[in-house]
Amino acid sequence: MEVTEKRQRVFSGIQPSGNITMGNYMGAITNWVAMQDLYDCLFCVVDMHAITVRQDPKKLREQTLSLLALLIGCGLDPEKNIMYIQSHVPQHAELSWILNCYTMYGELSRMTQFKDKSQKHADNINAGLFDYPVLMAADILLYNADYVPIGEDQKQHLELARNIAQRFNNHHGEVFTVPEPYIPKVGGRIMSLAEPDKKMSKSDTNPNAYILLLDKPDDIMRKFKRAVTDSEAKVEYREGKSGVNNLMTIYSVATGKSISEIENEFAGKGYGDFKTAVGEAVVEMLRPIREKTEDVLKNKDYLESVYAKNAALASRLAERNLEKIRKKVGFVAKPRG
Ligand code: ATP
Ligand code: LTN
Repeated sequence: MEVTEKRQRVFSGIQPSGNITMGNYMGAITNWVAMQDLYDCLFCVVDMHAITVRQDPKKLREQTLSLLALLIGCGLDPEKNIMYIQSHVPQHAELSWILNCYTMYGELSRMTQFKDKSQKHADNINAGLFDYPVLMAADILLYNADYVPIGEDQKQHLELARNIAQRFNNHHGEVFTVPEPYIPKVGGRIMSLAEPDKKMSKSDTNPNAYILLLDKPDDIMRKFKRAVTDSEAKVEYREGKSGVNNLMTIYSVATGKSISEIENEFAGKGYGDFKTAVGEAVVEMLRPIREKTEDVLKNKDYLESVYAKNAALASRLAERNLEKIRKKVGFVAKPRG
């Protein structure tokens, strides 16, 4: 693939920290798929972010490869997009160090994901967890991305990346593009099926809280039937009905129907019918993804050729930008050869 400079650029990342949920899919990956024909896109499996919490090395390796396969299964074309593994492009780490020196301790202390994760992993509040948003800023700024498709939960991190870019530019001239977030109006925050006031999270200890993209149809139906709702038996989107609102959002994304169409469709019907319909719609949405991913995973050589070729492309773009950045901060140019 020839990398062109004309189209606007998109960057996004996803952690191989577990199996991907329908929340990740609806909040981020569907937008990635929609953007691939309109922009020059880089989609990165961010294994360096994943080790900010303890990972089993063998599992991390497996999850990284299966996530890449899953992204292809979701419809991302590795001939059109630069799809690669973060640790294969060391410039991310190098820029992250430079940006650390343009990020304030107070800013990082205010990050809500850091506060949440340090509560959850109280025995391992490491410097990487604190610094996580700076590595994320480096991912984005390294390629001068114009847009960053993310779920609602990453908005604060993106705002920080913008502030870091502006601060650097104020010191050194227009070096970085200040990136814009791209958050879906419906599906930007999919909630847990068990506790609908919490976001659906792949690291939840209760497997009934989430739907994984590779879940089998029977499991999907069972989880939706058990999903927490309320005692009103009315399929209406309203404040205070977080369980039902969430199921309506999921059904809307899976079928393309609007919220008011869904209210009409289920007027006078109970939650039993509604939950079955949501489950069936999700099974149909995920079926082709599961099948394609299983195919890709059978062909390890193909997968390796994808990440090898794309990491080389990413690295070339990254190096070009980093040469400028090193010069701006006052590093002596590396001797060639
Ligand atoms: P964890 O749930 O283990 O904390 P995560 O799923 O939040 O991790 P990532 O895998 O890095 O973290 O997220 C990838 C993308 O999915 C991000 O753009 C994120 O905003 C989005 N995302 C994650 N959870 C949801 C959700 N419940 N609803 C919508 N989007 C989500
Ligand atoms: N922090 C993100 C994953 C991520 C990312 C990025 C997203 C890492 N680098 C760059 C967009 C752009 C998360 O946990 N969801």
